Amino acid sequence: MTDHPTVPLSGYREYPVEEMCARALSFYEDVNRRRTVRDFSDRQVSREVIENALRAAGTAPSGANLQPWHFAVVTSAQTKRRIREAAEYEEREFYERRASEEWLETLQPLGTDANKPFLETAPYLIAVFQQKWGYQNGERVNHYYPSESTGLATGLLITALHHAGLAMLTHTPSPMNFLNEILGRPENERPFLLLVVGYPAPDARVPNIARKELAEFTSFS
Ligand code: IYR
Repeated sequence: MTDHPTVPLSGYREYPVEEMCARALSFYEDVNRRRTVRDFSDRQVSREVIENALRAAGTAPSGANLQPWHFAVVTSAQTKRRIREAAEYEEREFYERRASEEWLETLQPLGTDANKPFLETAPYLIAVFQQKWGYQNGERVNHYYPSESTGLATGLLITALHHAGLAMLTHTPSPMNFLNEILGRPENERPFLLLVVGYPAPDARVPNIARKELAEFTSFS
């Protein structure tokens, strides 16, 4: 390795194998309870919880540690309404014109349509942006693997919010450049997805769908 500044690896913890197995199983069981939710309550959520989940997201590995993400947190009713209006416009285009028959058929079990009331009902919207490039001392610098990095950070965010006891929807209106305009984000940032966060409505229902079994999505050699 080339010469570079280092510090001791102080955060690593080894567990006895049995404890390791139990932790892996209980973590899986916990994340396996997560469901994408579309029926949200308007109950308020503590900002501290959101901030700590975002801190967790910010621990994701990233290309050259450039952390090429931005999370724009929205609670203002007026901004949520503008986002809903813009998203529903694009979604109407999608459902009525842009989507192929095959795509609409694939979405059928999810029961989705162009109406997105949750964009106003849920207390938090988190618009995730990937930064295609950054700035250092006013100079434009390249970012590497921004999609992969932002995807990893978003996965951590979803896991952290679920762990805290909140429900989410990963929403991807397409195209969603309206998010740059509404949220005043600069041109180096591309919307990645919109996370809708809150408590589920008391009578929330979810599609009757299943996850693949381990053997269906893994191979060992
Ligand atoms: N963006 C649309 C359509 C949609 C597409 C996929 I792929 C989904 O998994 C779910 C929905 C919408 O949000 O309704």
